[in-house]
Amino acid sequence: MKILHTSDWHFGMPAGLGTYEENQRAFLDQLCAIIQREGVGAVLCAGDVYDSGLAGASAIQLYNDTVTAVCGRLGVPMVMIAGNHDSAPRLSACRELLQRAGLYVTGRLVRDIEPVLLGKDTAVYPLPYFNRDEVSALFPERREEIRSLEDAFQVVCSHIRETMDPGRRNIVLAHAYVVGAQLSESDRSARVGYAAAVSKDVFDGFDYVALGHIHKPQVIAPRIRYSGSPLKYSFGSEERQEKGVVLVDTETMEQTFLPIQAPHDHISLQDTYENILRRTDLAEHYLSLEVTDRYAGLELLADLQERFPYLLSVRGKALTETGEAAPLAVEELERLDETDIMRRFLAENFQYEPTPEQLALFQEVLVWSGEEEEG
Ligand SMILES: [Mn+2]
Repeated sequence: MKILHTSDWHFGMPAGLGTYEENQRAFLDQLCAIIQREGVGAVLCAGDVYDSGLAGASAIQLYNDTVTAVCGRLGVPMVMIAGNHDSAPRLSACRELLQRAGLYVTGRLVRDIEPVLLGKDTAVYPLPYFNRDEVSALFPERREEIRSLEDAFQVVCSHIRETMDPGRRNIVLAHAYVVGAQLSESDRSARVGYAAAVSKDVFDGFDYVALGHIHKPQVIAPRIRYSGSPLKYSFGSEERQEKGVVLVDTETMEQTFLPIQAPHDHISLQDTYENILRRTDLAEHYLSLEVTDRYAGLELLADLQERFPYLLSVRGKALTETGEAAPLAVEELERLDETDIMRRFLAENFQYEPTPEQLALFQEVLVWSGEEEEG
């Protein structure tokens, strides 16, 4: 049987003032095409289905369309675990009912993990994102030896090994940061480092370990692998990553990486204002621009946004020769209040910083004008 391994869809992730939904819908179309073309027998999603535990309506709609297409229309079972970005109880709502439709969702870790049996030879053990304390609570008799996340993984995996049938293909589906994995800009929580890394040795004895959490597709060991996110979610090193999904043949255990093509790419560019304006080929892509010959103020940002609708951030020349220019993110515009706009206007046009007295006066004027509008 062919199993498709994917992870880190991050449905609902914001992109500037918009979302990544167009790219994510293109991924869904390509996922369905691959399933049909390759005769895929099951799909494994290793967590971070959503970008946030409080997913919005359009992200939930996209999730609905995805599982309806895969489990419903194509009739292919899907095994899914909650990642650190997901809300475990929300993601796994109605899980018993959904199992009958071929959707196997695990929100929280349990002590005796019931494997999902696929085809005639494969068992999948779902390990949703968990912390050390959860494992201590599930295995109170081993509390003393569980001092780190690595110990916790060791306890959970050895408990699986005690009961698993070695005559089957035993696959672990997990959401974790494994030592040696290379991070990208969009691996926010892994970068912060509160999610400790575990060594690959905890996964000894399994036939395949389908990992999620890290967004760069990569092989950790011959049978331990990150599919990576199917789409780019940041600039920098992630711009140059080829994104996709992994196909695993459970008879030969052969693995194949299949690329996913997004309609909107991520591109960083550093050039003069005139040269950037000439780049009509960039209009369809997410951009991080550095304008080398101008100050990046609100006017310049507005002009660039008109030409490049997927623009995410601009950095320009510093106001002073020695200063560092902070990049201006498109979504920051939403957060600017009247005082911020006035200060930026004065800084950009007159290199002037208002005094506290002038700011107080400005506040008073704002209050007056507000009363005027209401009255
Ligand atoms: Mn993720």
